[in-house]
Amino acid sequence: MAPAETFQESSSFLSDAQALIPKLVYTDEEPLETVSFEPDDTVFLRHRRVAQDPMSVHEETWYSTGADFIVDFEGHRTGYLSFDLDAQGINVDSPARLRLTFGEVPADVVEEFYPSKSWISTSWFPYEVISVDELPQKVQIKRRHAFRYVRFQVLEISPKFKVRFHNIKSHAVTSATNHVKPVDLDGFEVIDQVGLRTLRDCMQTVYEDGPRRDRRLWLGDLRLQALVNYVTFQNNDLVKRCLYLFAGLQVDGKIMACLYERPRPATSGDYIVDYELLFVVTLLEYVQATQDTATGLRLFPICRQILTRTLHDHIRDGLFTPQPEVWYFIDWQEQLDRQASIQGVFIFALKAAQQLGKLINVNVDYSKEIQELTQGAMSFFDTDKGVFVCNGQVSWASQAWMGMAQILPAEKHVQAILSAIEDPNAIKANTPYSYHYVLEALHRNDAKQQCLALAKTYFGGMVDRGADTFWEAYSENDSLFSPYHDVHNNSFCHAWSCTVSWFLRV
Ligand code: RAM
Repeated sequence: MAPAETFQESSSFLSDAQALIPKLVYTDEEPLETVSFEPDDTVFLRHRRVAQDPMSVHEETWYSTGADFIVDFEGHRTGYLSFDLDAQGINVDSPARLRLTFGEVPADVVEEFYPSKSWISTSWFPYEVISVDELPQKVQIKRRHAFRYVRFQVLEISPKFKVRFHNIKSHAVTSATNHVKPVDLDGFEVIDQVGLRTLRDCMQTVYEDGPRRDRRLWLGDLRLQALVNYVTFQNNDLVKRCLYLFAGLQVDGKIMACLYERPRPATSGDYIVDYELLFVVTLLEYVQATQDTATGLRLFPICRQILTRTLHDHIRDGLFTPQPEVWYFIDWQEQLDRQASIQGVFIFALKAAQQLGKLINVNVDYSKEIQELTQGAMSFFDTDKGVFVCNGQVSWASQAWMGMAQILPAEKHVQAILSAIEDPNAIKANTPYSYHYVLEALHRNDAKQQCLALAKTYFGGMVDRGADTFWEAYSENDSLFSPYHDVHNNSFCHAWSCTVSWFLRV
């Protein structure tokens, strides 16, 4: 296509996306009490919550330099904070310097952030230092935060006056407005509520990956959020908006891995092959959920381009062949050999394109490619052990993605997945993203009971360990696990972790 046409098409995708910006709804809430946290090795999140004063008592307290208290909003929200700051004394002869720290989990408000080993920016740490002049005053924190707890510290004020905090409020924000019928499945009620809250707090003017970090739209996360959305909040136009944003922001004809909305829509420059392939799947599922074949038709040429280019660049003799300097994601798991997993993603995406073509009446035939890649995939299968072995390595991810590709009879995929889970040497899933595909592969291969049983242990485990919303990364025996080498930079309300609410409804 000529560059001028490409430009025109991109800008029309973008203007369609911008026409679909959803309305945000705000809910004001107040904390019920102040709390403190005792270090406790016996609880997963390392700190035990201790109730302090009801807000009525706290609101009558006057504070000096060094004052320090934590309020608990009793549940996660994405939103803003405001409070009234009063002063009493001889006169207000200095600003009040405050530090506010926003906690998704207890560690955020009680552990030191620095020094940090994080390899992503520590400017994500959720705190701010503000100076307030001219008291009394209503203080409104401009930055949106993700939090259950807020720690207030009075860093410095003159000894001539004291301050009092009252009318502390959060202004929660989301574009998830529909009421969702709770599930009626024994033992899953709370787990489902946590899943729904996770999606609600990530649903803003796009499906954000995490309202704390990275606060942007990632393609791999989008597919999973969209699935949950179709059976819960049903803001399908938000999925459409996100698809058009990705389509409008192609770089060299590629769908990029993530994008920002503001100050104007732009990509981050990250490109992930497996995420790009999932664009095809996300479009298919959008059309299936909405019957919006017009959007399917409009975006299908992009799917064809994706498949033609990625097959050309990465497939040799039916086998996925990793290229240097290219990001293949699958999981935040350093030891994982991704070859078999990506092979599975390719087959899964090709089959999706085939199905989408039928749905929108476009004549495409990928059966030759599917056959070649399936043959290639079979070279990973160890018939004696009944598992896919990727260059000597057994991983949950390889079994999961081959299960998504459905190249064997269903029961063989189920066996492969279950035996990898049983194998203490197998490389496990480190994130709910990767775990999701283990569960989805079971589900697709008719092992719905096993899928729900594992979902209960996994997501229920997070709830038992203190999750109000589902976490970005979860290692059941290590609360300090972080893909970023510092748990304080993890996100504790993460889009890709909300999918239990989908499994409970399909
Ligand atoms: C994390 C993001 C996002 C994910 C990427 C690959 O940094 O939070 O959820 O899609 O990694």
